[in-house]
Amino acid sequence: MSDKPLYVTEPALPPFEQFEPLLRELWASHRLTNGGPYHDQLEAALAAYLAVPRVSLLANGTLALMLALKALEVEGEVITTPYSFVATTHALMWSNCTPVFADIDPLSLNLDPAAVEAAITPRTRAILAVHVYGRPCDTAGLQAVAERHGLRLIYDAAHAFGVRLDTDSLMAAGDAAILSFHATKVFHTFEGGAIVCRDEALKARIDLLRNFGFKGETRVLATGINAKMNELQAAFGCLSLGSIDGEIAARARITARYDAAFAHLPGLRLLAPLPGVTRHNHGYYPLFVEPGFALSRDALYDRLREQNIIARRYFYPLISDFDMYRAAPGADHLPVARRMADTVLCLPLYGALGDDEVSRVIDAVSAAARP
Ligand code: T4K
Repeated sequence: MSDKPLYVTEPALPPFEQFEPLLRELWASHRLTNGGPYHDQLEAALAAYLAVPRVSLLANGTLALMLALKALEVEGEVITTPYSFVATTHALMWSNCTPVFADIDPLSLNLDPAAVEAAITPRTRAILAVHVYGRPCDTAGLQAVAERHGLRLIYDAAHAFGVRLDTDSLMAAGDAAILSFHATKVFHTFEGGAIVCRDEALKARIDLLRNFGFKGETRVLATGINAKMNELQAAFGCLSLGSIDGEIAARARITARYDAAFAHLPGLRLLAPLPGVTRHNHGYYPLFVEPGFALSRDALYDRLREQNIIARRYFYPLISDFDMYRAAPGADHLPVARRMADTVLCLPLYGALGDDEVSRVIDAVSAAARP
């Protein structure tokens, strides 16, 4: 196996020479964390880029989830999706919440509002929905359920950086939305995250909580935590935000090549764009290996690995299938989510993936399709 490994993703990095002056500035200033010029600059730049009212930068997406729950004072049952990265549900556990799983819609792959409504009990306090692969949830449907039952609505928008529904930022939906800027995300700061919200008082509370609950030097108003983004990461974010549109455009071109190559292969289901999405971010390229394909999903995954193409089964197993979550309410009846988890495969997708490398992936999948 001599070919270079092609991983599911590779973080975009601007030329090092462009980062060097920023590093020199940090060294000269000695301002490394606890809020600083780059931190404030990135918060403002992201609010403008995402067209959202308020952004609070954080150390990662998992802490963002925990702080959103804490700031909105959510405790009790929270209805959530099993078809996500485990951090979504773990954050509920860290926040003294009980996860209740509801099934997903087969097109959006996100929480089905009718299934959410059916899972509501007198103890339900919130809905934690995920825009998986950056595909929007039925935000109107979930909002209506939340309003009917007086529930908080929080979006895990870790995959949804920059996605727009009609003219609106998807991140503006709900009481709060969280972002992840992990290295595997379209926009990253090595590690990092944020909470997006509308309400000024909510942002003030999040900002208090991310810095141990301090108000000034001598008062502590809440059991906060250390969830701050440091200046090194923020400086990197300020720089890389300048090239994000190019990264997304490159991913869109690769997505179009994959779509054209795979559309007619029997047994492969591709994801149709959802209505109303005027801007996607192409964070992932999931395809679904159905019974009509020549190989099972796992056999295709192995076949690609033999050729050094490291596809990933995001999101298999379902969160509700991890031992610690098997007994959670709703975990035993999630037929749509299960079907998706059992058939999904995410192919390599990142801006630096070269034309020849894309051809390598296409050839490998096409060859596997021949019985
Ligand atoms: N909510 C959702 C819906 C999420 O998807 C996530 C995270 C979160 C919340 C939590 O946000 P954070 O707290 O992480 O900010 C990865 C990421 O670690 C995780 O951030 C992400 N979701 C999840 C979907 O994927 P792994 O264990 O699959 O990553 P790993 O290390 O296997 O990386 C995948 C491939 O990417 C590697 O094979 C090679 C490439 N890679 C990775 C890293 C880290 C690089 O080329 N360079 C790198 O530095 O979880």
